[in-house]
Amino acid sequence: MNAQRIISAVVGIAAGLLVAFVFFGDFGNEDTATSADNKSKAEKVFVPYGELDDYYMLASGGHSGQLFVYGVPSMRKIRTVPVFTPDPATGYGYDKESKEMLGDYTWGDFHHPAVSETEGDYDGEFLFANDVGNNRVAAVDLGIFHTVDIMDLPNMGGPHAGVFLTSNTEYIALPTRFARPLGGEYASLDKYEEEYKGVVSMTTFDKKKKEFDLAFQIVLPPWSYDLSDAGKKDSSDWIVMTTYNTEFATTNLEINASQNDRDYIVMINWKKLEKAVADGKYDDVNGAKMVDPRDVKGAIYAVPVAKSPHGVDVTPDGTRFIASGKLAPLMTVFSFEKAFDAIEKGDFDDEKFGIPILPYEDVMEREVDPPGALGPLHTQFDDKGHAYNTMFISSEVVKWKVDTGEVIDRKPSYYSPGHASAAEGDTVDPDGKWLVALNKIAKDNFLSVGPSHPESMDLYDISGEEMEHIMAAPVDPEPHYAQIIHRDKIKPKKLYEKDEDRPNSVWSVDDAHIERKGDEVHVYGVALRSRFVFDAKAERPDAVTVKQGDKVFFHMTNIDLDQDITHGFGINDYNLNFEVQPGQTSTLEFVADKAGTYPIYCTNFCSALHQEMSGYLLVEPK
Ligand code: K7E
Ligand code: CUA
Repeated sequence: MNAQRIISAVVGIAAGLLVAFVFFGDFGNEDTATSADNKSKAEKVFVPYGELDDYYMLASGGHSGQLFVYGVPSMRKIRTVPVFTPDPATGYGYDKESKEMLGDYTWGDFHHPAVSETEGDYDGEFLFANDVGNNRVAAVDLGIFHTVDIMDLPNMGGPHAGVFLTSNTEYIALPTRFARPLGGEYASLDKYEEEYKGVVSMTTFDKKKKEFDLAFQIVLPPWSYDLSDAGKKDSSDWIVMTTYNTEFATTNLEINASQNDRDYIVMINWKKLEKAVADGKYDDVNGAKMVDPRDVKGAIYAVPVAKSPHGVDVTPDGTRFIASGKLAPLMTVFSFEKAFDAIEKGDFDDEKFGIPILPYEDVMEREVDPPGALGPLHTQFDDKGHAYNTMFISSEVVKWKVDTGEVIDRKPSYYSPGHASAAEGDTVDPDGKWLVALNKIAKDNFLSVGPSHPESMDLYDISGEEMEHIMAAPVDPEPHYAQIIHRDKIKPKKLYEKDEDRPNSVWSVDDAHIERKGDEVHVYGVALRSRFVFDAKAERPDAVTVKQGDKVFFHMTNIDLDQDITHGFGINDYNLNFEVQPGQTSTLEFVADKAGTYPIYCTNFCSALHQEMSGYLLVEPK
């Protein structure tokens, strides 16, 4: 395609978007839905008082860096769980532990949540998250809905294409989006092909210690890796990743990275690489074990695919992977079995950058091209062999049969969906009940809040032959992806268990005390309804006096072992606030550099005498 054709394609896409707005703009209002329809829809999502939603939807918060928890089908927002960004509402990023976890970062760009899996099914124990903005991976403990570990990843350039998990959470994998010299070293863009690299981080997570480890990294050509998935069942040793910019464009990617009619899906055998690393076949690169899959026989292949694909999703039975065209208006179904046959026969077209290219015709099973459907981005699945594709440009969800490519139903979305998420949709055993389209544009769906509208999520009932659009719900920017997991699989704790051996913890009012070590002041305090006790023996147990310049540690334990009795802890004028949940011990560490008198108060409403839950920090001038 020459530049002119590309420009006209881009103009065409923009025009398509406009047409989609005008065309679909009238759907879902009272002209098209009768009040009986509306009543039946309302009944499907109404959760009577005292009952609970069937599913948790765990949605990425995009560049808010947070995790959004919704209930499905009510679409009520339940919680924001801070992951990559400080959050005063929960004290995350203020208490010592979470502050150290975040380091100097004040934002993250979280795209793809993934719940830990056992045999290809969500086990509901942990959720993993990628940070495209600052090259990190995080783990949220779904027992306490709290971020428990964050690891910085060396050698990366924005791990957009993760996280995805292998079937037993052996690896949490994160491929890079932007090619970059290893370690982010300086290298002229003229040296792009030689010096810039793509990298996949293969991380492991110890569920007991709640800690990540970087097992190894895979070095790749400087293509952009967009999305990826792990195989399932017979294909579970493999990972597949879409690529764009195989043109090696270094400027104006909109045009220059869309020149080739075909990009590639890269197939990697992670088992072979794991073994190679165990055998010592790696280089140490900035603390990472870097393996080149081209040096390991049978570890890497590529299959051509229609230009600039976006999503790639493995079917629940693990037999196929489906690429969504983005710029090509079609979904391509590839067969793992056919790929394995081609590999066995040694039937390679060509080599690119030392990677054997499998012939498209030999691996491709079919192209699915619903007339007028434009901009396919992502695929989800149900329990009856159907795939559901979001169409960004024609603003719809298309339901089709994976086995035959037959299109079963199409329903508009409001508007421009990115990902969709189906109930248990990434597992070997999807539920086929609900689908939520995560839209990029809300237009006039909600009360206006000015020039920038909220993003929007559409809920569809997918239990019947035809999809039924039920409702739209607003959401903060920006849920790229979400997973919907049955509530029975998540076992939230009611309390932090009492543990007398926990460092810095104090479990009775009488034991609260203060220790001074040089210019460090350690307060071992308790919070309970409705007071703070810092020093049981002091005349005023709820006041602490320090000297200007002292380093102060408030080690606070909440000894109210009743669920939901959370105490906050704010210090006037010191820009500090954190919390202790029932049974939790947290530490606040700061330098008392301002002399004066500073009220301390509980920031989380906890009892009728919550206003009385206060004290003083007194800082004597030097
Ligand atoms: Cu928004 Cu998964 Cu980052 Cu597609 S990605 S839309
Ligand atoms: Cu403790 Cu309010």
